[in-house]
Amino acid sequence: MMRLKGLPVVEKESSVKGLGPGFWPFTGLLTLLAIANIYFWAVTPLSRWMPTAVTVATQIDELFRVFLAVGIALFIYILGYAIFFSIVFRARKDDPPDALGVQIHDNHKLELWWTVLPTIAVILISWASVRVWFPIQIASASTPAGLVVESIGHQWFYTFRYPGINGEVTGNMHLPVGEPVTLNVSSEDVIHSFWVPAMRLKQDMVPGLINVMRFTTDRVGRYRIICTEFCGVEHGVMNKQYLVIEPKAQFAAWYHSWQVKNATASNALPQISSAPIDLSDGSAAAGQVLFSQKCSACHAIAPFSKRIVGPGLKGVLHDPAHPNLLSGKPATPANVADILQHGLQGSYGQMPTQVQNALTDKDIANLVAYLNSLK
Ligand code: HEC
Ligand SMILES: [Cu+2]
Repeated sequence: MMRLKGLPVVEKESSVKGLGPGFWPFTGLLTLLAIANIYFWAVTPLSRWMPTAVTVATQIDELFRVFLAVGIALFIYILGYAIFFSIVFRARKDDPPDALGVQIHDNHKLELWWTVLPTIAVILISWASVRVWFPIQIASASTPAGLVVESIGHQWFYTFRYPGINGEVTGNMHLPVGEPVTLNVSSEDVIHSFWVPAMRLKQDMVPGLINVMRFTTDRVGRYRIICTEFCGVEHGVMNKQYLVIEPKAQFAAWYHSWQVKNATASNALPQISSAPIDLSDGSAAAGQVLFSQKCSACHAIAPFSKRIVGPGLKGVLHDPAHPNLLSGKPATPANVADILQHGLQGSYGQMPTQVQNALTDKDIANLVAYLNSLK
């Protein structure tokens, strides 16, 4: 019995005895519901609601079944008892306001069960997960790679690279049906995530890192690719491209059309040229639009001291109190362009390079014209 020191003891045990009337029949009812739930998930084809595109999807659905069966069974018991007890042990009209319910302490049998059962449930779920995930991700690393394709995340779209096709493929990602595929995903700017619900696989696309997805296509169709990592203002519309799984002949025709289309495309990664940029015909209006897309996350149009990540840029070219740039050079358009080209590492952190910000030379000219127009 709990007692608060110094307070007068006014206690009235609930008049309801033990676990309450009807506890065991009610437990029987919950058990019936839990069994019905398990039966439902054992027999229902999940692909009725969720189409599958690759073989591993079916295996992952088996795992979903286990999780849904166990999780919903627990939900039925926990919620069922919560409702049952709150009705049976509700405060009666004539109860004093400080009446307590039945106090159960040191019930070793109960404590044993609520330790053993969840432990078994967690071990079961882990075992089921490892059994499905190990062959998909780890053991398959030693099997032939099949068709190796790359996908690169950008703000806010995906591009693809195929062996034998120059440069990058845009639009939808095509794959032949019935083929093992290794998909290497990465990103050019921020962290994105490559998710095709019909594959049941999801992988982060991280700049500077290649993550691997392995699967075998097994159903012709068009399946949406969705970015599931918040990646900037247009993240929400990064779901407009499809994985198109098609018969081999159709895939071959699509593949050939890109070989022709990209025949002269370059495979070289974008390079920062060492030559200074021609700033003569930059447009301040175009620069303003670019600034809001590419720079405003890190820079305010405000005085130098108004820092976000980097300093405020309002007076960067016309502030007598700011004669030198952080690069140590005088504040001139050419020296600002130099920072936009090569980036800058200093006490504020890292200003990204032209390639990391995905800026063309013309973009830089426009941005410098815009910064120059701010007085
Ligand atoms: C990821 C954050 C980030 C983004 C995006 C970014 N910058 Fe920066 N920028 C910085 C940081 C940090 C510095 C300061 C580096 C240092 O400590 O020297 C900086 C410095 C600068 C400077 C030098 C300022 C001075 O007073 O010397 C200019 C100019 C500049 N950035 C312009 C831009 C423009 C234009 C864009 C858009 C294309 C941009 N930055 C995008 C982080 C960023
Ligand atoms: Cu994204």
